[in-house]
Amino acid sequence: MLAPRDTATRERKSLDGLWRFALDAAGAGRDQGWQHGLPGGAREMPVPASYNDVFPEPALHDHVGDVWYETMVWVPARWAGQRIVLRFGSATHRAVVWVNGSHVTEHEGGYTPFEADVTDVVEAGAENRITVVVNNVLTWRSIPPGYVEQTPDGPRQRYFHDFFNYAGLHRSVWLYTTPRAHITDVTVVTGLAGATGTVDYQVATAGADGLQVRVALTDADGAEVARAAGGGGQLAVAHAHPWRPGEGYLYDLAVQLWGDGEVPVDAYSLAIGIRTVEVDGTRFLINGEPFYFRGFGKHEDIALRGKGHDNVFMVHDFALMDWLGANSFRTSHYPYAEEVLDYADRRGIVVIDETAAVGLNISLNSGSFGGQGFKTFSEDTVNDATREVHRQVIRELVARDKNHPCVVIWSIANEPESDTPESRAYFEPLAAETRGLDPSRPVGFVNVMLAPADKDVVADLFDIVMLNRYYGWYVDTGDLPAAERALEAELIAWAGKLGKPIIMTEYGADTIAGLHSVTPVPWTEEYQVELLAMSHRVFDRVDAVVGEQVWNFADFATGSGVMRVDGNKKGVFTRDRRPKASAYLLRRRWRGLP
Ligand code: BDP
Repeated sequence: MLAPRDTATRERKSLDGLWRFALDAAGAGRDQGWQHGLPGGAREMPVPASYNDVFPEPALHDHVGDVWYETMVWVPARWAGQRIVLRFGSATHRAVVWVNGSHVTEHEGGYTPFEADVTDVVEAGAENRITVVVNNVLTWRSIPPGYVEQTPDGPRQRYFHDFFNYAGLHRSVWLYTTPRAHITDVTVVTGLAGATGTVDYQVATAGADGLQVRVALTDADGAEVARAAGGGGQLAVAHAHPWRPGEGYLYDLAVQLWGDGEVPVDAYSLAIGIRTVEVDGTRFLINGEPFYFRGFGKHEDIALRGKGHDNVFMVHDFALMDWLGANSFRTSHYPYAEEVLDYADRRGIVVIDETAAVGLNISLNSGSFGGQGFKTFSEDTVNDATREVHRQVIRELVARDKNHPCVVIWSIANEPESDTPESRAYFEPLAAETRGLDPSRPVGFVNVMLAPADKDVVADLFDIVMLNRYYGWYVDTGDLPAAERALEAELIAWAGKLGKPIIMTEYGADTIAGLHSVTPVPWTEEYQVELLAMSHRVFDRVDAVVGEQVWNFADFATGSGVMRVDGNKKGVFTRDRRPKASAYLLRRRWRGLP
């Protein structure tokens, strides 16, 4: 799926700003015709942002159900005759959209874009109404899953993941044009053979019978290095300048549709990086060279905005990662805004790209949910229908992110149940599906501590082992010598079992900034430092370990619980990005400082 861009033949109009907004706890808005105009009491809500924390109201913070957004937009008269598309970067977790009261699209899944061709329902040269109902309910048929409990005080959303269920229009909304005959998709796969780079490309079009596709590749200085005609083929680039970690060198692939005229009928530009990714035994290779992941599991999470994309925080977070010497992060636990991947491409930051399949594991929550006797996989819980939704989120992730050089691994789930025959049956087709969609990148899932090497029955379906482990925190709490032995034993077992590269995708300790102790006791800054240092000693002793991503980059909001003090405090930075002592440990290690 192409991101909207301004080009010689296309124009965008941002719809970001203040929209009218109304809660619809009873779900009555449709019957009352709100798609034709929100009721008088509607207030204003910023887009993009989560709506939960913008007003000081429990009813909004803990809302379960529908909310409505509405904006009025002038469509320029010069757009008449063009194809006009309305595009949402995301709507969490599902949405229905009307334009001037006509239903134009709906979408399931809170973290991928969707769009509608609205040419026939908008009026050029006039003001048009755009209305969206966004629903935040998690069910056994949503990814991530959850369920709603009816209580005497109203519905309560329950879920199995450890971050707050922020909702709303989290990403930019665009209205954009394309010509009637237009480019609908571009797919590139790059290769390197010695000094020569290759770019295999495929272009999909609509309404373009009799038109010719032409592509031209220019380097970062604007010099053309290759060109071709036709909807698919291979470009060869002599003396290619590869994209590599730490150096986000990008070429520009100009894709054009030509008729008989002097100018192209449609034009689109894609930034691409020439690089290869490969698993070789226990090594992870980028451009044929061993790569070691240093970085974080992150969240899209900041005060007030919740999961709303924010360029200030994006640029600042990358600057902090650079300051530490981090070279990578995982989009735990859902696809991040497209702007983040574009920026990672340009900054040369390596990304493990994850779906929103988090919490497919009831045993992790046995404390709170065990009494109700849930099983993860059953007809009434995660079942075949859930898997079809999961399959769709994988498809949408790959469709959106396939051309990003920064993306080197698809992570199709975080900490699912993976020690039962049901889990194997569930994941086998999904692993195959992901490989089929993109044979050029390794595929993995993130394994949970409850399914170590001798219990897991799923990991062999994947190319790489990704482990979340909390030795010294949830187990061996406060006993780092015991934690060190247990962590090492487990990593050795994994290396021996599969002979695949291992990335530690989570390790860490909750830490209250400013809490100190001369002996390292849990929750203090000193303990976080000692736990990370212990983990690093172990990683350095196990050859198959090819990466370390600390949980988490920053403190983040969660649901309420006795294990969480105003959220999850495993950040190396506080939620407002102040460093804890562990930041200096990481900086020394990752930057090789004394
Ligand atoms: C892991 C999860 C992550 C949690 C983390 C923790 O993958 O989402 O936030 O543990 O407990 O189970 O801090």
